[in-house]
Amino acid sequence: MPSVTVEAEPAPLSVDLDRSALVIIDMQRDFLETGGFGEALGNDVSRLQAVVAPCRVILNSARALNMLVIHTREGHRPDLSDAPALKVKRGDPKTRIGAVGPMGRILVRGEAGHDIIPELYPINGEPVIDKPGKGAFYQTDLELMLRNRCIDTLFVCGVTTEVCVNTTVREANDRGFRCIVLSDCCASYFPEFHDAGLAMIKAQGGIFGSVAESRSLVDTLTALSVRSAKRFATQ
Ligand code: C5J
Repeated sequence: MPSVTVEAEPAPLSVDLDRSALVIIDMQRDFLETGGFGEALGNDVSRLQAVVAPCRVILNSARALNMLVIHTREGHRPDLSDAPALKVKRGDPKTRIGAVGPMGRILVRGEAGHDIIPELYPINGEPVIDKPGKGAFYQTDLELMLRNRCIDTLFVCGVTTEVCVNTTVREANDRGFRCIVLSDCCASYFPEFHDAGLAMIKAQGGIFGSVAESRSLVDTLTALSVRSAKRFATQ
């Protein structure tokens, strides 16, 4: 695949698509669906649901080009042995991690609520990173997978902008991976935190990474898949 220019802030970037991956953070039923952990905490989940459609579009574009797609899920072992006590004991006991909710035990691996929403469900060959923390690099093999595939650029989508997306982008930046956060494919329960989360990433010349809207990237990827399909058809 050729290099393409991505219209990002603070500046356009030249990106080698062969060394890029789409990383979709924590698009889990517990965060997005009615009856999940997010809603139990009093949040308006419709804000997160609003980015499912744009995430699906970029996911389909990446799949059409055979770009590496990685999904993450935040959650813990059923015995909670990988969850710090501080995290488990936080908040109302009825809505704590491990408590029983309408979609099973909250943020526990193997429970319905922990899984990825059907609209963005991983297909064969797309790694799923189960992470015990907010950042996708913390106590996971994500870095190893990216280095083994010579990936240097991550297009980042998911929820929530200021928590797991921001933490992952900061971890990636410290490890030398360039992140381009797709602003319309990320969401927060708090619009002001979403805006601040993106502003912090792209400030000071892109101190943690870059921010772009998905539309022009989708157009670029679509044009490339059409071109490669035509080339294939004429061979
Ligand atoms: C949170 C996340 N907000 N995926 N997790 O607890 O952002």
